Formats: sequence, C-alpha cells, structure tokens
Amino acid sequence: MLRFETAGESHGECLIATLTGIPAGVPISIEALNRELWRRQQGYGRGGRMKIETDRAEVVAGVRHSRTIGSPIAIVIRNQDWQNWTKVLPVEDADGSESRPVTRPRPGHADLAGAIKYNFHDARYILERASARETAARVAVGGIAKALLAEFGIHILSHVISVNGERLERTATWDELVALSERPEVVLGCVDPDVEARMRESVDRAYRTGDTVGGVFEVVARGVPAGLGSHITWDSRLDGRLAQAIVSMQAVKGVEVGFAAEGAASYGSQVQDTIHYDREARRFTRGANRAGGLEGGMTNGQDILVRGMLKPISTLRRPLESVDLATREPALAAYERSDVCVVPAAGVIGEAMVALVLAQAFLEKFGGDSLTETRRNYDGYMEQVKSY
Ligand code: EPS
Repeated sequence: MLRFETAGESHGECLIATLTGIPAGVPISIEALNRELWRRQQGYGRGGRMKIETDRAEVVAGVRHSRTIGSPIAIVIRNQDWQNWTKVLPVEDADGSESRPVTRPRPGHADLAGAIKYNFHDARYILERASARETAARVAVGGIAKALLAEFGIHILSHVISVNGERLERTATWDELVALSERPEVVLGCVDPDVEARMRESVDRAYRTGDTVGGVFEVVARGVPAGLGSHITWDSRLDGRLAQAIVSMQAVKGVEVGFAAEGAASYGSQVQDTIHYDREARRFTRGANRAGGLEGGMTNGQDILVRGMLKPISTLRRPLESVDLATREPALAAYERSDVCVVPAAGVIGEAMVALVLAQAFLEKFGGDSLTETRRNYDGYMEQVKSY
C-alpha cells in the first residue's frame, strides 16, 4: 500500500514528508522535485512569505544513487522563516513569554474549531498546522509519485480555469498545459492570455480593497490505462478517492470530476460519452470525455479531469467580524500577512494529490517490489487489454 504522511508547522523548523510503498529502482531527480516546489510558490497574488522562502527538497531516506531503494522515502523542506520564530515557537520552554497568541479567530480558517477541539485559548498552534504551508510537503512526495507514473507514460499537469469569476470558456489542449508548466514566470496559470489579464485585474482589485479571491483549477492526467480503481466497493471507486484528495487541500470547498456541473443541468443524451470501435487500430474510442476519464469508479483510458474549487483565502487585510477568545467581546479577526490569490499554486498541489492517488491505485493493480517487477505486471496487463 502506498501511503504518505506530512509533519511540520508553518513557522516551525521544517516540513517533513514520508512516502512508503514506492518500488525500488524509480529514477528520482532532485532538480525535478525542486522545480515542482518552485511552481507551487509562484502565481500572481502570492503574499510576503513566498519572498522569504525558496523551498528545496532534502531527500534524507529511501533514495540512493538517484533511484528509490524500496524503503520509506523521507523529505525535509526547511522553513527559512523559522529564524524569525525561534523564540516564539521553541520546542522547549514552558513559560512561553515570547509567544505570539492568536485570540481573534479568522472566519473560514481552522482557528476557532481547532481551538475549541484541542482546548487551546490561543489559536496559534492550530493555524501553524492548518496553514497551506503544509502543502509544500505534499508537493515533494507528489513529485516522487509523478516520477513513478512517468515510467509508465502517465503525466499530470494543471491549469487555472477561473479566478473570481473571470473564466476560461473553452477546454485547454495538452500542449497548452505543457507550455504553461514550462513558462519561466507564472502569472495566473491560465492558457488564454486575455482571460489571464482579466484574472490579474481581479486580483489587483481585491488587493486594493484588502480582500482575497478564489477560483477553480483543473488537473489533467494523461496516459492512464483503463482499469485503475473499481466499481465493486464504495471505497475502491477512484473518483471518490480523487475527490477526497482534492477536498483535503486547504481552502478547497468543492470538487468536480469531468463536466459534472454542466452534466447536472443537461439531458442524459447530451452527457454520456458515446462508445465506438476503431477496427484498424483495434481499440474502443469515445465520442467525448465529459466523464473525466472515470466510469463506475474506474479509469476508462481517457484523460482524467478533476477540478478543485477554492474559496478565497480566509486571512483578510481588511479583517472580518470575530470574537476575542479571552474577553468574548466583538473584535476584528487577526491579521499578520496573507496571499490574495493562490489558485495557480493550488493547481500544482492538486497535481501532487492526483499523482499520489493514481500511484496508489496503480500499485494496487500492478504491485511489485522493484520497478522491473511492476513493469512486468503492467506489460502483461496491457497485452491482455490489447488483445481483448
Ligand atoms: C503558505 C505559507 C503561509 C501563507 C499561506 C501558505 O505563510 P505565512 O502564514 O507565514 O504568511 O502564505 O498560508 C495560508 C494560506 C493560510 O491560510 O495559512 C505556503 O507556503 O503556501
């Protein structure tokens, strides 16, 4: 079973991720992992913290001589900002005289629910872990999952469909997504420059008024064989597993597989992807891909399309009404600093989450302790599919 865990607080020493279950022999490039971490830090509307950090993956276990060795992989990402927090958040020191309490919970953040649940009268410990800083660790292990999948011709990219209602009204081609991922500068991750310019204006407007904006990103996985996931039980359905992975991301409140929202407002005759057979190529083809590559909880060989809907970030420069945890008097919510827009970064995190879920489903089906063994199992299955 492929599984991963992360640890670390936003202003602590570092973030840590472990990933267990990757077969031995998968080639790993630290440069490629760092490129993913760089992509996560980009985007128009990112806040002051990104100027402090240059995220780098320090792989400290499970990879030797540029290949996985089958043992758990551990990755450390140092927080540069820790230098400014050593006295505020020390590991030892009971008196906490230099702590920086957060007693005015931000509506929409984990502050209030977490403080009640963990019985803190200071939401600091809650926000430290709830912060989307944690996603740097997910992106690092997602990069390892991507490396495994790439060995089998599976590639995962993302783009931004909308920001604050400014929306791309067409589908993006795979080549456009590749070009987007190779851009030396990330603006808002949209393939259409006119729409991207309008998105940028909406971020500027929000910035001027001390507000934040959300949006929708789409993750596309190409080259996925038919037959990952299963219809047989609720928890083996891959669409459900992808949905959980996407909604587990900070600030994501909704998920869409394929064209779900459009489908809900259409007739059945317009929504299903018709089935055809190409006799020459001896394979099934489909009239469209509105199902987003998933039918009955299984991949059907088409591109996987998963969208995440992000609410605007809950830390506002113009704070909302809240209540002071100490006095119970009305108070404005806490503000230190914040991003105005993180939709392109969320796309990169979404890629990592989709990669991890697909890698897990892939290894459930094909198994293998070494890449050689996994490949033998994969090749055998692909032969079977070809001659079906
Ligand atoms: C983030 C780091 C954080 C925030 C953001 C994501 O840094 P800081 O809290 O020091 O400014 O920029 O976190 C949130 C959006 C949040 O709500 O906590 C990062 O590395 O992505």
